[in-house]
Amino acid sequence: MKDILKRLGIGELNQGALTGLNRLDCQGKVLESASPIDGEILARITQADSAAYDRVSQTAVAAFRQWRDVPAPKRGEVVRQIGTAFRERKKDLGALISLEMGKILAEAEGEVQELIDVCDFAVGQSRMLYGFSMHSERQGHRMFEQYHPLGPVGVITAFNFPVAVWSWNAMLALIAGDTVVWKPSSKVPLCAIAANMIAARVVNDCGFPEGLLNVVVGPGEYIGGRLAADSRLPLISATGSVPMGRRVGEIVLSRLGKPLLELGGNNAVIVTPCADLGLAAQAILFGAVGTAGQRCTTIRRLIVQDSIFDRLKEQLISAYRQVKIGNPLEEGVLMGPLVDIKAVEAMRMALEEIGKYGGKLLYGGEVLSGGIYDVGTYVRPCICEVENSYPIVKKETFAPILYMIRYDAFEQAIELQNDVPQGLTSSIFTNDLRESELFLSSRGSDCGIANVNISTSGAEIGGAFGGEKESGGGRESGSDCWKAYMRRQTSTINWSGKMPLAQGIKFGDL
Ligand code: UN1
Repeated sequence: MKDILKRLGIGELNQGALTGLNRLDCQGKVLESASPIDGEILARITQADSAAYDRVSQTAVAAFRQWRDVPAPKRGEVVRQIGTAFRERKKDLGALISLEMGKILAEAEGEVQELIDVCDFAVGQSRMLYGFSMHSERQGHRMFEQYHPLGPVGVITAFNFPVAVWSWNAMLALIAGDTVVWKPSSKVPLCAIAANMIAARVVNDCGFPEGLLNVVVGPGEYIGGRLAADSRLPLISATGSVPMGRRVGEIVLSRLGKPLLELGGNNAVIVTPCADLGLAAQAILFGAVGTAGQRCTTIRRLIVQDSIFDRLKEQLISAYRQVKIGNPLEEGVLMGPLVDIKAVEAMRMALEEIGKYGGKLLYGGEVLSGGIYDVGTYVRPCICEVENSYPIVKKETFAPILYMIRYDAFEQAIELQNDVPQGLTSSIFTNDLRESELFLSSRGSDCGIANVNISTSGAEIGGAFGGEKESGGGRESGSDCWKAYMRRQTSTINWSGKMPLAQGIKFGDL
């Protein structure tokens, strides 16, 4: 463990504010990063204080003034080298993600791969920052739009994807000509410091300014609040819970900045009688138990037709029985710990509430004890039979609780699927074209992501990622999401020698 930290440039005590490779002196309270695996303190961080935050923000502004002048494909070349650097550090960074956050190694390395994929995507995109040209209604006029760098961008990320979500934002921001101020979750500050340093070393070696990629570690209410209120940052991208998004969104909008919100989900999978149940069970296992149920895309609800309900239930229970729970660094383990004891408590309280409403616990749900489990962060994933109408089912509990809900007629399944405040991801298992097309139609799923015969989780980076309703409305990562990080400018050039007005207005000739 010590070797991994050392190779990643993490000391025993680290500064919580970095401008590139430059570690600023911080005066904030010391934060301990404890591993959820065994409670061991991995390292300490002196959190950013007000003066450190200001220096970071100023440095990001100064760096932006230089970076915006670098041609976009050249910016892409820096990101290409950043991708190479992460390829070389994949094993170490993956191990640190497992240690600090608790996801299994295969998933942690998958997360680093997601970061690398985003780099590759951004490199290509750096040569494709296209604007339209439009035909002017006036003779001898040319009208077009172009995309300019936006400014320093604030990025707030959650604990569950300690590096990938930063990369969705940061790599596109970089090719767009923006600089980045990253406020990671205080549960995984070391991953952020390590990842930012890997990328910043490349920036440095390429001769670009230190303030392109910056990190500030500190409490959400304070440092997150400062970031959101900082009018030097035109865009604040925030990933996390709905209450966090609401607070950040309000602060950003009150200064008329741009919020880009990717918040909680309450993702459902509909399983219809003609579905391939074996396929469905396999996808549900990964979707519900993967990352110990701590993805915003985790399958939370299964909406299953009455006639196949019991069969699927049995298949799932027998699959759940085979899930090995333990140290996420060990081979064969499929589920590590929850991120901390607070998360375990939230799961326990949700299960209590389900019981009160008359929900049935079908499998699991225990807090495990004995040996490594004694740290208190290990639980058994669980399956419950519930009604969609229970208030607890409408909330996102960030834990491996899978709700099974019965439906009768197909239209009812879609209604149930949409009848929650969130709208992130959704999917259907069916071999009936009419069912899947209805699900994907305007009368179907109301989510930002709607899949057929695959899980709600594990999205590829090439698509636009994000959701509707309380899930925040933002889109990040692939497709045309780069546009959010740029300033769109419409230009009309008059080369006619005359001054005709639009809409045919006559206003007197001089
Ligand atoms: C998140 O949980 O915030 O689709 C993001 C997925 C991942 C991203 C999840 N690619 O599950």
